[in-house]
Amino acid sequence: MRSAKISRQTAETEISVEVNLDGTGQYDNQTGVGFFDHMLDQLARHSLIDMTIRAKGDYHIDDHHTVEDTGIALGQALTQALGDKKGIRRYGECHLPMDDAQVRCALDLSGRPFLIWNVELPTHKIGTFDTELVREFFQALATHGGVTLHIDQLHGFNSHHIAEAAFKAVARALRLAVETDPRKADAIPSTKGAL
Ligand SMILES: [Mn+2]
Repeated sequence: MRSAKISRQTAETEISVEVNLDGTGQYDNQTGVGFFDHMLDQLARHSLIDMTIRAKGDYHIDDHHTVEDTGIALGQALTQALGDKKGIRRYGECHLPMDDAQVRCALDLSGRPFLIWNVELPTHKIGTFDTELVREFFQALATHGGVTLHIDQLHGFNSHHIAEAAFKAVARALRLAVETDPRKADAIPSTKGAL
């Protein structure tokens, strides 16, 4: 089983993340930020990566540190669980529709962090959640997971739907990328011999 456990503590947040890349999409995510939990649950469910996340943060300021640091810890867990990346498909993509919204994700588990974020959430808030934190999460995940992560919104006018479509698109793309390619299960998928 390709799994990892990360604990991360700073003056601002205390986070623990457990993942199993070869899971069935079971999740138990409690970050103290309701909408964010809902998104993390989607990420686990649709990537089939088992995910247990606990976070406590400085909510009296806002949710920024908690969301960003959860992205950092999840990225670190992904990097650790992938190990030398032997046998993975490496690339993944998905066009994900959700009612009015359609979001496309293309990603490469390259070890080269890069985020393309072509998404406009039309409201500043979803409930009490600051919509700008969606980008912050994916930036942290890309940086610490070593992911070349392209996320493009093709349609959508409802912020909840657009954000959720983004998480599901990334989840589906991740599912493909972390899966073992049975035609090349013993090799690292790069002509360089390393990722
Ligand atoms: Mn929803």
